[in-house]
Amino acid sequence: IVGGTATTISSFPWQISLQRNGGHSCGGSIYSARVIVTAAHCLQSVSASSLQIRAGSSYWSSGGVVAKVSSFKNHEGYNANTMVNDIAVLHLSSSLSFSSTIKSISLASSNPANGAAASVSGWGTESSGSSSIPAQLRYVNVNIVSQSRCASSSFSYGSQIKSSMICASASGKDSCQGDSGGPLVSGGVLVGVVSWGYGCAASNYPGVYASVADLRGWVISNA
Ligand code: 4AZ
Repeated sequence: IVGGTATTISSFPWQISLQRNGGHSCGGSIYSARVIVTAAHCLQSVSASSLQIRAGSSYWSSGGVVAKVSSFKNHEGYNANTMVNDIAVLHLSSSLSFSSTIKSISLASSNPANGAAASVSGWGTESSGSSSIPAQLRYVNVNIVSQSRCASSSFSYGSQIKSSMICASASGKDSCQGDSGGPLVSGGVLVGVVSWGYGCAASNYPGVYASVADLRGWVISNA
């Protein structure tokens, strides 16, 4: 998270750290006691046995609870070149017990309006290309940039923005490497999954998210 603020998991109780061989690799969101939503690009060339999640902690490396991943499924239409349909579900080996620090979040059924307030959270880098990640969860407030506006000449992505994507930006504020798979929340529902961008917080290049409204049918069918 670039330009953000440290926070505690009680404020983002749907956030998890996805860990590969014990190290933080990506974010994710709790959909149900046994199912996590994350990004397909977080799961390329990995086996489920190398994965675990940590829920209920502000710190990616300690506290809360750890659950093993029994299996995962990437969206069949995910394309690593175009980044369309960058969404996946993880199935946990054990059920999460919900509490003040562990809660599920509902999936958006429509994309928020252009300009809507949103927040994105994670343990990703605090600047593009940084070699270290923060120990404590951070978040930033951003504004939704509609799919059509993100593809327009107001910004620099053009036709790279597809219907399965939504954008969000604010000056000097963005998601970044290590936030991938994590939650973009607006109006109390999950509206996006951190997916890609040109750098982080670069002028005219909003953060790009998988559109949960566009992909919710797939998540429900594969949960
Ligand atoms: C990444 O490298 C990444 N600014 C994630 C999010 C964004 C850019 C890059 C969005 O995982």
